[in-house]
Amino acid sequence: MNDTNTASPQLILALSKGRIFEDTLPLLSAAGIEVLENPETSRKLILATNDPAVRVLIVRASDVPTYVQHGAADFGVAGKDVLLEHGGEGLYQPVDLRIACCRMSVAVNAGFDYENAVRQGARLRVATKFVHTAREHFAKKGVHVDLIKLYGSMELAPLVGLSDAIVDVVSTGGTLRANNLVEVEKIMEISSRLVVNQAALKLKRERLQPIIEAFERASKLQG
Ligand code: PRT
Ligand code: MG
Repeated sequence: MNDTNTASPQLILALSKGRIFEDTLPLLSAAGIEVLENPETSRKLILATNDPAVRVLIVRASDVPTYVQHGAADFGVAGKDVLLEHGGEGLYQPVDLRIACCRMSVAVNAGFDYENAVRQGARLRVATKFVHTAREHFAKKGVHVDLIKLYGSMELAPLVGLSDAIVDVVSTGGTLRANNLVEVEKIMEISSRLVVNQAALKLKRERLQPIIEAFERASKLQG
């Protein structure tokens, strides 16, 4: 998909299906870009837009930074949670898009006295997809933890005794409540960022800059 025609360079945008795709559509519209297919109904992983030079890759949310870092995509949209785990290497992060907002929190079984366990200096078993963020959080608090890496459905871990606590993203809190878990600590607010490949930003600046600016304007309006 590389293009050496510098007059009209191809632009590849990496997005994940679901909330990030949905929340990015109005920002793309503000930049004059309309995606021509719906990833929920199409099985295609490369989607066309009304601009023949712009295509959209559909990838897993946690893979967006990797595609952009390696230049397989020129730019993308990724949650701060995902970016903190990735490390952000090779990525320029010009705009907080203020979309897909949520928070990163610690949650435990309703009956578990988290504050007391922390006070007593207990060693906590913490299940999470976000091991980097969790490690940093508990290290700052001086709490000893055994981290258990999971790839999804973190809410299950305390229910079946796999862990004492989880670190996960929460938006409405409905999933925690449905599983009799309680949010005991907010680690940070999360929103999604525009990420741009550093080399692409230099080589395709003329094409990328107006899109970055349109995203920035549109995200301020909806923020
Ligand atoms: O689903 P997959 O494993 O492919 O990856 P993903 O979960 O990382 O992707 P996706 O599309 O679900 O989320 C993309 C980004 O959206 C995340 O990286 C976050 O930055 C952001 N975001 C915003 C959320 C939520 N809100 C959210 N609620 N990501 C996940 N959730 C989960 C939450 O953990 C819970 O299990 O959704 C469930 C419902 O949340 P409640 O609190 O509303 O019940
Ligand atoms: Mg998900």
